[in-house]
Amino acid sequence: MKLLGLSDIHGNVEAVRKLRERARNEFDAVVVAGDIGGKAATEIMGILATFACPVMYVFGNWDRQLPYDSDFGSVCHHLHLRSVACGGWAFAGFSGIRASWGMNPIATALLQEVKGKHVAASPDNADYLSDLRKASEEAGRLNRRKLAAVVKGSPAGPSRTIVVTHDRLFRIESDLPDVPIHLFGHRHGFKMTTYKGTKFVNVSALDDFVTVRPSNKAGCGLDDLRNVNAGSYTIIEIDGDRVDARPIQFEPQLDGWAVVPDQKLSGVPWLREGELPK
Ligand SMILES: [Mn+2]
Repeated sequence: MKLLGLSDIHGNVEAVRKLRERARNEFDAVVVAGDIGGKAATEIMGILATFACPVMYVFGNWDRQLPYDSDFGSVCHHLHLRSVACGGWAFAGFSGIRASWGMNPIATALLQEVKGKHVAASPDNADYLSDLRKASEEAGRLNRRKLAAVVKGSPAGPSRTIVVTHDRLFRIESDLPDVPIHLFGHRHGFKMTTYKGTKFVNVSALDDFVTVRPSNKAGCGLDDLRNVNAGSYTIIEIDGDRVDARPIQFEPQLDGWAVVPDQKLSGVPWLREGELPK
């Protein structure tokens, strides 16, 4: 089983195009662990759907405006509280995170209840804010409990289920025992850890960049700087009990440009293909 894992795309269509150009059709599934990026989601999912395999996804905090029944085509499967079979395995997860539930139905109902109770309260009323926080935590517990039931009832069984959420789940040995792999993003930067038999793989982040300057020019100004996509994605190979995950970073062509160390300036223009320093 070979998976292409990515997350934290943040609406960066260019990065997805680049990924599609360089990746071959060698995967059994593409897994998107959230933060597809609101308005660009349809375009992004359209590009990912051209891989010759199913696309499994959950929503993150950047996807707060996306309806849970969005239709991105028949090869794209929203894993929210359901399990989807693939190659003898199953994928299951939930969408939304505690900091931003978006259109998560459980959270929406709980948060509406709080708003109904505090209808006359000012937005910074302490009791109101405290109730909102409690409702959001409760939404987390309920989504997690429902996911546990979905995984338990999945035809593939927990030991053949890959759990996908946007933020990392903790202590999953308590209610998601036997799940061998948990894929997530949100906390930018690849990481794989093993805890109580589960591999935790942070597959993020596709949308990341470096700032570059002309390599041969002394005294560069702001106008000289460009940004280049330097995000990464993860290839995950599963063979029996062995799980192998390796991050792959975009290696931008930097003819005439040098990376500015420890400086990332958002708002600087993107480096165009073949562009040379002035
Ligand atoms: Mn996020």
